[in-house]
Amino acid sequence: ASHPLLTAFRVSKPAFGAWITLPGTFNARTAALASPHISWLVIDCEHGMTSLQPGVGESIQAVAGLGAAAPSTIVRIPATGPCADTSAAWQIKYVLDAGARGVLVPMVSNRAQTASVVAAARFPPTGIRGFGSPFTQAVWGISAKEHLTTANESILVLVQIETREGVQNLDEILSVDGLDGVFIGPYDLSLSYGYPAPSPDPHPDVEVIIQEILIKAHAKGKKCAFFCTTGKQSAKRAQEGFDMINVISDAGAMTEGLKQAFAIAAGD
Ligand code: 3PY
Repeated sequence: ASHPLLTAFRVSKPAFGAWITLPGTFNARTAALASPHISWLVIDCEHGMTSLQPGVGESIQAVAGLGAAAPSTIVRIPATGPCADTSAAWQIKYVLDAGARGVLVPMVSNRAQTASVVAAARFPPTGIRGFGSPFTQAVWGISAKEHLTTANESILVLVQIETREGVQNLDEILSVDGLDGVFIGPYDLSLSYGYPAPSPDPHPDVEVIIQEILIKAHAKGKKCAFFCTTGKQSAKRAQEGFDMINVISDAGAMTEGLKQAFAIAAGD
């Protein structure tokens, strides 16, 4: 089954994707089909409206049903870094059992949180994830045996760097084996440093921090992802060397499309 984000990571090619904030299978599938350049979707259960039970599993299956055309589905779980030992562990297990290709954990600020996130996402001996779900292999279209032998290397584990503490502890976070990469959240990062939210670009002082994170992640052999809200910003971030770039959200794209069409219709 297709996993274009993993392929892009392996060949070090920037991978563009979209944020899914609206719930429902029709929404996720519509976004997945919108462009051949969409190689992943983050189904956002932190700030987005998709629930874990039921909700995220249905959206993952709707996207996986596209077969070779399916983008990789990554789930942003609701539990944040400080809850990484407790709530995050079962949420990670749940979304991976439902067939997600990876997990994104918000607000991770230190090594211990990162290590517990990675452990929850990997089967032993690397991690502590329990095996039992018949669903992952069905969603991926492989055998249970193949699932067990390929899961640890194909599931992507990403943590968000979006707090001052996370930046301070970046070296130790990046030293965690099994972590695939860090995802910069420019909104929370700006707020954490006392700057306004990006509109659409971050404040120059925050930009300096962003570039430092990119350099450090690559120096430690980790991927670095960034959240944009426009195609233009995304093209620039790809040129800068970011590996995974959010281009726009479903709600953002819908609002833009409606606004433009209605402005033209009304002769604005
Ligand atoms: C942020 O910018 O804070 C994000 O997490 C992106 O949604």
